Amino acid sequence: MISNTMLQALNEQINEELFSAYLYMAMSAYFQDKNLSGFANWMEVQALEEFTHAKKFYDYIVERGGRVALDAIKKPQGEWKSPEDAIAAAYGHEQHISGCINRLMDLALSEKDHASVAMLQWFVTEQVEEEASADAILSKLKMVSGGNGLFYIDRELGKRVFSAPAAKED
Ligand code: OFO
Repeated sequence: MISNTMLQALNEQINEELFSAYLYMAMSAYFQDKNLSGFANWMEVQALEEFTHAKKFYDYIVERGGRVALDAIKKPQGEWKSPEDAIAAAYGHEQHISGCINRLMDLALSEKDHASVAMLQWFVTEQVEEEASADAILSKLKMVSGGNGLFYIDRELGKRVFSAPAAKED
């Protein structure tokens, strides 16, 4: 049986993940407005991935016999100073999410909740990738700083495709 403290923390993480999806949709809309459809595509795929993160927590709560409780999703920022500013914000957001996951892991360890530790391990690994991919785009943007290189990066980011996670077998 999952503890009430852990249940509440996992429900809060569903909200964090849904907010991540909302934020990246807002960034996608920002890039669409700037005619950077590759960046917009990358953000849209990112948003879809975030929804699957929320669903992972949702499924886990159900599996442990807990009650999923959804809260209001706060309004995301909608404007950024530049593409670099938006990607820096995405990178900063992923660092924030890594902190959330680490705190959840600390809680699971302190409660000796081994099932939650095992589930959260996936997210610990995922966050390494999430931070690295945003940081890689940011580094490229810093290199080109507003020149023609922006359009090459845009073309590259346009190639990202969403692949739904494999369906769980019963
Ligand atoms: Fe971007 O990893 Fe979930 O929030």
